[in-house]
Amino acid sequence: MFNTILVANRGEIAIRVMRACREMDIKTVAVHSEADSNALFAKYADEAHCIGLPPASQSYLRIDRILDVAEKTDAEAIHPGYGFLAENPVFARECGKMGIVFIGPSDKSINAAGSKITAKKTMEKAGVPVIPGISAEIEDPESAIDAAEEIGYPVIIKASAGGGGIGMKIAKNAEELVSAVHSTRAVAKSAFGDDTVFMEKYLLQPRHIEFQILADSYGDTVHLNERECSIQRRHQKLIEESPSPVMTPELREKMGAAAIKATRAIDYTNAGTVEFMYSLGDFYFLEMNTRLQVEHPITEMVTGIDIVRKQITIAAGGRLDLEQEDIGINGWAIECRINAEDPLNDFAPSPGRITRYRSPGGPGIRVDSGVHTGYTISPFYDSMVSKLISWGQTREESIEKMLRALYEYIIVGVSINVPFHKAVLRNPHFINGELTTHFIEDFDVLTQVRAVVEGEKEKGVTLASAIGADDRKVAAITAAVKTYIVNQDRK
Ligand code: MV4
Repeated sequence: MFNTILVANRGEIAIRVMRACREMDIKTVAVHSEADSNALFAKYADEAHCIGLPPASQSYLRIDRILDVAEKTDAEAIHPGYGFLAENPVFARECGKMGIVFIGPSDKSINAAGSKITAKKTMEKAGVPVIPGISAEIEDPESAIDAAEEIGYPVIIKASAGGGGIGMKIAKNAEELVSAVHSTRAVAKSAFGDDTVFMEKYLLQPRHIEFQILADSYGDTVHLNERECSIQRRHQKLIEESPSPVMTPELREKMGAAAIKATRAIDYTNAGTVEFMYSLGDFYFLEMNTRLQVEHPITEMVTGIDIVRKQITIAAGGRLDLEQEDIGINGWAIECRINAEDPLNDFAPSPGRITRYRSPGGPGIRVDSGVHTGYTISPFYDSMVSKLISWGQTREESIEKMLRALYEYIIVGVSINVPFHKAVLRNPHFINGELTTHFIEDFDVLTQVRAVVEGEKEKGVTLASAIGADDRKVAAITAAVKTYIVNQDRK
């Protein structure tokens, strides 16, 4: 086992990784920017090194400086977390060249998953269902028209290089198709320096369902069931849950087998996620994420498996030590991403100082966070404050616990998206498990968020978490929150 691991990330995920290290008696090294000198994760580490200025390009993305610190501190392995360098094949390779273990898959596997067209072709060949379309680049828009007639409109044009839905365009007829190809090309060119695009049938009522995978270097591969991540906005996930309300044992068996096939098709090792789109009873491979994901805790809650510990064990050459039939599902977990953003102002980020902070707890609640009272959320990085995770015996119980925890949460000083989560968790369509990736628009969630905020004001409980109240009012608000929780609609 490793003696020292460098964590090439920040915030809650850096702390999450270091917690596993501490349990395993592994020394931790943090690298941080000048903006994060006083951050919790830098203090949590056994050793912390400043690697540059606040912009990520001058710190968290500096491969040279991170490797310098690794060498200086005798770190045998690097955990990249998610984002930043986590899916950068150059970084994975450079680590290897220096004899440092990259805690993740090989650069070859990262590359194989990185190009959407290549990945799709590989999966098709391996017998994994893919979205109907042409799994080849579109040479000229005119030839695309013939293909589109065959597939049937509407179709969607996607960039091969990027992720996150950047540049994607839907076309309902030939005319729209020509302009869609030009548009997606142009966006892809400027965003990724690669104007390769491809076409698929546009799926209706799609749900985003992904499978967590673990694979060791002895050829053993298992899946840890699914997560449903359909509640998202502009390709930013906001609420995830495991299992999926739409899953049956038969479907899980089929999708799980497809996920393992996909994993083997690119000789994958370590933790990864196979993303599927589910539409009208069928499922299709979408892409493979070659990293630990933000939403991994919900899988940990229902399987009892510590994914980060498994990652470290696998990277150190250990065995998975898990059989598929040993992996069960115990209860139901939900994650709400708590972001410093204003859901009533187009989810605008709200960086600034958190003047008062009290996170929820109690049975079935886990909070993964890197903030505290007095912490300043930097405008240089994403606006996630914490991940609030609930666990219950049933989905209903998990929702009840989450709502209870959301009402306990006090975050003062910045705008926060807690009212958004309250609105979704009380939405009848959500309660019924009727989820699609268009949930927020289809069910007019923003109107319900407004109602939550107005309702709280009306009751005279101006919840701190809803509006970012003045620090001096906190004592009064805390008392009011207590009353509110107690009196809250018991219907
Ligand atoms: C689609 C689709 C419908 N049909 N492909 C969005 C991000 C990128 N990874 C793929 N995405 C989609 N691809 C076909 N053929 C709908 C989406 C989509 C989506 C997918 C996953 C999660 C959220 C989404 C939100 C809007 C659209």
